[in-house]
Amino acid sequence: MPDHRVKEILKALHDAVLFYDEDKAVEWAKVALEEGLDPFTAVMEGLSSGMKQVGELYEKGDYFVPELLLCADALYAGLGILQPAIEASDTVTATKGSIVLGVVEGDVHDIGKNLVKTMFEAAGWTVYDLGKDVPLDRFVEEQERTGAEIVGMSALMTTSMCAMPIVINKLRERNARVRVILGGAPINANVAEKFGADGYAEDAVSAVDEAVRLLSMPREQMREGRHEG
Ligand code: B1M
Repeated sequence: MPDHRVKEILKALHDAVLFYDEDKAVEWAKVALEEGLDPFTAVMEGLSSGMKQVGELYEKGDYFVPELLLCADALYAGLGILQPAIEASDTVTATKGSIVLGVVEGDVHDIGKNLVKTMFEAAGWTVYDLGKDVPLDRFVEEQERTGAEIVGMSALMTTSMCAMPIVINKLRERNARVRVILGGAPINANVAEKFGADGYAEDAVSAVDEAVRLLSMPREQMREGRHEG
């Protein structure tokens, strides 16, 4: 596909989210697939990039919560078309495991978490999705129920991210072997380490890479004080 057409489709997806137009998001998501644009690129550089600009408008006071909700609806409408194509794509990793995933209590921002889920599923992982605003003990219960090797937590607010170290401590008390990955806008590698997590990922693709890295890491290489056993 010529470069200018790729840019045109990505801009149309971006604008559909920015101007909260669900119909356009669906229409252009279909165009993207019909014309052979990589669905993940369409999500990240189209829909998700639109949401990034929405965040900037919100910060400037040009958009308010009702607009954010409508923009999220448009993003999800486009994602509904593109996501199955990502799942069917050939991105299965050699190392596959299982992950309990959720947005921590007090936080309803689930777009990023759902993109992370999509990438894990596309990579052939089993995902136990707890959803958003997840009570802290649910992460521990679900890990115990499923025996998942990894627990992934997402937070988008500086307030809600404070729940993460609490969950990590609870997990460690019950199961020293479980590995924890954190992500979300207010998290970075330093914060993740400070909270006692094993891994951090900036985006949905690197979340899978990080999980694979943790699974293939011998236990003795895990940071001291974590994962012994
Ligand atoms: Co609100 N919100 N929001 N919001 N919202 C933010 C997060 C905020 C930064 C906006 C701002 O003020 N600048 C701010 C938080 C400020 C802070 O804590 N410092 C904020 C606020 C304050 C609020 C409310 C309190 C507003 C109010 O009611 N007055 C309220 C809170 C409700 C609550 O949670 N209790 C609220 C509500 C909402 C909506 C419901 C309207 C809507 C969410 C809809 C939904 O998710 N279904 C919403 C939205 C859309 C946003 C912004 C604009 C966009 C978030 C988003 O979806 N980004 C956001 C501003 C911003 O982020 N700039 C904002 C796109 C998404 C793809 O990116 O989630 O970062 P992200 O995910 C990325 C990576 O972070 C990473 O991968 C993803 C994809 O690459 N990642 C992981 C995420 N999780 C990961 C997990 C991993 C690994 C990677 O491993 C486990």
